[in-house]
Amino acid sequence: MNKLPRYLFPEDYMADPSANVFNGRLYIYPSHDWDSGATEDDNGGHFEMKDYHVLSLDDVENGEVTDHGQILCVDDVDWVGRQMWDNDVAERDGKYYLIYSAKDKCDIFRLGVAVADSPEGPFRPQQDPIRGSYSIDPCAFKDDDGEIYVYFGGLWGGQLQRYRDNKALESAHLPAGDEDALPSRVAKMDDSMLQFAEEPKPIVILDADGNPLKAGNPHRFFEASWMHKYNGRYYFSYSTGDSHLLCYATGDSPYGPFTFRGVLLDPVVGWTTHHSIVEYKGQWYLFYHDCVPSDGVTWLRSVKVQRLYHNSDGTIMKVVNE
Ligand code: FUB
Repeated sequence: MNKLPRYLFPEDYMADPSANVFNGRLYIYPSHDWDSGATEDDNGGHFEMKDYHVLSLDDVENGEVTDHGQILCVDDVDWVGRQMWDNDVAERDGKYYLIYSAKDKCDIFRLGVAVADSPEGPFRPQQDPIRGSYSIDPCAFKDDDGEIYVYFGGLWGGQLQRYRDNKALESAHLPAGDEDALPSRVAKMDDSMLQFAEEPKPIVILDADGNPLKAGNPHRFFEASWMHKYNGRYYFSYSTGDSHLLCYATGDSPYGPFTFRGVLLDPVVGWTTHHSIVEYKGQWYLFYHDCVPSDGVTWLRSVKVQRLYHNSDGTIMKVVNE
């Protein structure tokens, strides 16, 4: 019997776990960390990941985890130059769409799509990135009506500060202090699941007074968007990056606006914190990572899971990481 939280796959370093339930089984799509020897910098130069694996299990608390092996690598995709960062998978009409962030050959982050007939792959990559895509950390959320929304964006090395109104700026602007925080983005996918159906829209997070969170607020969005739905309410959760928290905000529409509700997880060992939230066999879980097994090496992260509980007032209990 394991005690939670539990390291799910101590055999290898993996991070940014996107958990999804497909065909009654729990699948995890992580980033695949390794020691590339790259120098650590504020743009994430040390996250030089070159491929993706998929993990699965049928008992989150005690079950054995299967590594189904490599499902996509940098050399498989013509447009990708380097750094395969966070990804997620959505199912539509029996096909599985891996949506991932990677740098193109000009070192600009784009989102790509690869398609499979099974959640375990093999995934066949599209020749080009999604038109109009930029930045990192896609979360593919399927709503109850079958529509699929992709949330994305990340500051600093994630390049979100280079864009305004979906256009590249001549020079990047990172808001500070009392300026409005940079928002995550969301776009509905079209019927082909290969392109956005619309221009990405900002995900605005409001404080309790209805004002957008400011750039100097330690609870503002930084990266690692995730969406889940509970009791008909939309829960947008995210990492605050340089303040190292996982936070969440709630709203009545997949587009928001969302109202800040609290901290989900205090800082973990390692600079980054990144997660997913999913219900499996009647229990909600937080999947996340930390760097305890690598003795704090920030680019060698390990995937963990802990139970998550919603309160009757719609808030979430802070997750215990010990
Ligand atoms: O794994 C590389 C980057 O680190 C992710 O894209 C971020 O969310 C952070 O976890």
